[in-house]
Amino acid sequence: MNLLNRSTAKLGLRAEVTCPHCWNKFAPHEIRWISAHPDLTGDEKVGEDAQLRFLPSRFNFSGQAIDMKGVACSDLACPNCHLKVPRALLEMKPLFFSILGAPGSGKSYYIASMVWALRKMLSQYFLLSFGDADPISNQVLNDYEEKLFLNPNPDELVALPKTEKEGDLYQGVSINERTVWFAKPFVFSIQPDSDHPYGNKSKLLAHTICLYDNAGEHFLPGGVSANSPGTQHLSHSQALFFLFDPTQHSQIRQRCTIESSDPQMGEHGWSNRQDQVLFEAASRIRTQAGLPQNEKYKRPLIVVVTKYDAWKFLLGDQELNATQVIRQSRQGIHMIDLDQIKNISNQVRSVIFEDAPEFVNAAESFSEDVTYIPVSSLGHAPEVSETGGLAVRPSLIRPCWTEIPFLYALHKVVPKLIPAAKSKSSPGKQQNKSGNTSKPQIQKESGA
Ligand SMILES: Nc1nc2c(ncn2[C@@H]2O[C@H](COP(=O)(O)OP(=O)(O)O)[C@@H](O)[C@H]2O)c(=O)[nH]1
Ligand SMILES: [Mg+2]
Ligand SMILES: [Zn+2]
Repeated sequence: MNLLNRSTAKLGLRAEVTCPHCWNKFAPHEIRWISAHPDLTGDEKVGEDAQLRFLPSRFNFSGQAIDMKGVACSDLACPNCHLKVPRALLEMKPLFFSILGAPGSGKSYYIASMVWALRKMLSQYFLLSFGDADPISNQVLNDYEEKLFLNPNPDELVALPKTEKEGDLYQGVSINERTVWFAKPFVFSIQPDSDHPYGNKSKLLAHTICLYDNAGEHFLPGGVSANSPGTQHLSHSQALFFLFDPTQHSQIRQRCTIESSDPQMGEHGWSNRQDQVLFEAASRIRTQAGLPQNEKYKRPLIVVVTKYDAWKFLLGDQELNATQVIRQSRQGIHMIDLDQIKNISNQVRSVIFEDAPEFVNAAESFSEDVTYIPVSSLGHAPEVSETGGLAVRPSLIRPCWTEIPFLYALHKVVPKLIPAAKSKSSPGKQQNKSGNTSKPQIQKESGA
């Protein structure tokens, strides 16, 4: 009998694991190991250059499987798709967050900027340890972060590559003689530090977080086929982050052109029907999750309104600073201020509703829990490079509020990890459909 099978509980393994690639559920003893000896290559599903996947019969004292050439192995693979499964998923409860939006809405820059901010913010303010569950799986994202935030030539123009439908962020697997492309997750682990109020429940509250950055084309009608089930994560997600890019909406663009010199307001911008992208995603979620047409989605839909630097004058040129929505508690840990998030959400909703009511209607007819959060991953407009594409100088990047949607989502899903300040608003003052509640302005404060 397999060691994993014998001592699942003793090793602290979960009874059932969900593959973050193909969504197959399996017991830990069914997992394949990935051979370590360089001669053991060739796998029926992931290809002849990949290391062989196998069901082990021998283990060493540390519990590592020994491959057919006698080498101890460390990497694990899903019994169904044979793609690598980070070990943390066997030990900690998973949370899935999907990031979706039209091509060019800013998803790749947003993920890089958000994760970069979270690495600092979660430990410093929320006493949580947060890190890569598997640095190799997160390599693409780490490269993005290095390019933007640790670049040795910060004054030179750089650009993140376009997320291709079958590129770096997808992995092809041969299933029934055809290649199926699965979205690659970025996997993190998160757990309370010892000085967190729930530090003594660290193991219970430890989670893995899987984030997905899809090619925007996957959300355009017809973008998914049986060979490319790239958006299946949507129906498994505990929270959806829909990136709405105001610079892609012709009416909003017209209002902004006088005030903004962003090249995306002109010929360098994208123009996609973002309400249609949301409808398409909603319809896939309904089908995959078996949700009837007349029933609303109950999990949080966070409309992340990107490129705030380009349209902030529509919000009275207010500066966004994390300290406006994050306060320190008496216990030393910080809390998020849900009232303030609601206030800004109402303001942003009013701005979008004026020019893009079709988008607000699409969001609110799909989900019963919609929050609008403005962010800027760059803090300024990109430039047109010599090759005619858009690029940025790392030294000028000043992200704002990129961590707030994640903190808010995490609070909603696991409130014990991210505490919230007590709400002062009475139920009558909650956000209403018209977004015309009394809305105190967010204060202008200095950096967090
Ligand atoms: N003005 C502005 N432009 C941004 C910001 N974030 C991204 N962009 C631009 O938006 C374009 C598309 O971004 P990208 O992340 O590749 O979009 P994706 O296709 O959704 O992944 C890039 O050319 C960026 O320069 C931002 O915060 N402000
Ligand atoms: Mg992208
Ligand atoms: Zn799988």
